[in-house]
Amino acid sequence: MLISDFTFSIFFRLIPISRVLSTGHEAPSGLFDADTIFALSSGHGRCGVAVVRISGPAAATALRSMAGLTCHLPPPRTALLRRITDPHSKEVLDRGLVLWFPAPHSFTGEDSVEFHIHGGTAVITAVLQALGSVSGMRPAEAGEFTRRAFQAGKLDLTEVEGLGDLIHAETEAQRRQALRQMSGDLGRLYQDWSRRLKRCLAHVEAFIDFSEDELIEDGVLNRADLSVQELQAEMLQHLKDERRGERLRSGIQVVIAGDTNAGKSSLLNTLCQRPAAIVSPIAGTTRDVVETALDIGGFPVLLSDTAGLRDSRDVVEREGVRRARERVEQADLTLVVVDCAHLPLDGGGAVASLQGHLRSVLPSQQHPDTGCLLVLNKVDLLSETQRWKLKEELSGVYGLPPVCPISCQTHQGLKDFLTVLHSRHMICYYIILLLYVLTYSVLNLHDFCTWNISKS
Ligand SMILES: Nc1nc2c(ncn2[C@@H]2O[C@H](COP(=O)(O)OP(=O)(O)OP(=O)(O)O)[C@@H](O)[C@H]2O)c(=O)[nH]1
Ligand SMILES: [Mg+2]
Repeated sequence: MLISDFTFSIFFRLIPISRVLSTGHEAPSGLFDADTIFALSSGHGRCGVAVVRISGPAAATALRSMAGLTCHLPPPRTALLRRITDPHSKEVLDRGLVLWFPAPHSFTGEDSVEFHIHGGTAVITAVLQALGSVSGMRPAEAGEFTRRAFQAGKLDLTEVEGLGDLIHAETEAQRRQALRQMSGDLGRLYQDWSRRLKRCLAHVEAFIDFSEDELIEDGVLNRADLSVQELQAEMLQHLKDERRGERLRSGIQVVIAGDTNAGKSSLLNTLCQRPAAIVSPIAGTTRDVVETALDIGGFPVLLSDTAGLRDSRDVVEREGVRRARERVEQADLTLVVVDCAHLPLDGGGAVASLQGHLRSVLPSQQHPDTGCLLVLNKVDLLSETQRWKLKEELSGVYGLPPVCPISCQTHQGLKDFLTVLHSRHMICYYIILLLYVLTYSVLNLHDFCTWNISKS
């Protein structure tokens, strides 16, 4: 039986992964740099305690000369309170903790030292200058400690990426994902694939080399092919994750769109609780895309307010409308804002009007049931009778996305709308699909069509 082309192609394409991911947790020889590097690791700005890290062969020398340790080095990984002095003038620069991490039991796998000093600018500058005067030492380049850790086999590339994500994590969910990746979950999965592929490769090579001598048992080739097909299925499944990780890293794109004056900018300001966008009764106020980052239920959300969609002769406004449409095309979730005071409530026809709004906002290929919420703004302008009429007309209607009536002015209905957006589970797993499904079920569950208007 012939092994399929695909089988062979992933076979050979993925073999180098094993090299990238191999973490024997031993330093491969010849990879260590001769330079000793140092840097402020705790970030810039005044703070109580700052951490200065040193890594490389001269780390012990720097520790001895700056912490007044003439003979013995401190016990490994034990904090010692010392006077930190200039190695040449012997002037005391600060009093702080020193820690000694002998190779290979350090972050970089090299001899490393940490100075925990006071976080004032002058103290930090003095200590860094003193370190720079020790021979063989130089300031670290950006990411150099991590590069050394990678070269020493302390971290694989997925862990390095996880570490970067952890440092930049702004929300709870980002922190959790980064920590999982940093603890090697992804690396372990890829290593498992790599091991299985190598085993298959070995079997195929053995078959090619020795099959004519009949030293190879029957069915080796078939089993290798089956294993590779299984791996192919696993990899395709892994890649088909709706860009979950990427969304968690960069944020879910939520776009506010609709007619001019519907209250889109008011909604953005209400959600981010600051006047991020200009609000005015003049139609066509917003021209550019106004973005703000939000943390919704621990998940990062990038909320964008856009120009009102209408035909215009004004070139600037036309460009704003083009950008708005582009954003809606890229959105994970579109909040279609409609001024409900302008809906034809008395003679019926509200549903048809809302469908018209959806058609004018959403890309033609997008089904209005998915990735979209209808926000009926300005309910404060409706009379009690009009609200009931609207409710009657919308109840039991199919083919519309979930409907959230709110008022950005009085905040009526806002709590329920936020509950829908805050529902953690909506955003965490299969974000968009679940967003719709759960939104819809929440709406049904609480008979959201009653909208709680009377309660609020
Ligand atoms: N009564 C009432 N007025 C509102 C509400 N929300 C917004 N408005 C008013 O509606 C007008 C338009 O609001 P915006 O938020 O600027 O509307 P927009 O959709 O961003 O408008 P463009 O940027 O021109 O497309 C302003 O005068 C707001 O004060 C609301 O819930 N109730
Ligand atoms: Mg606006």
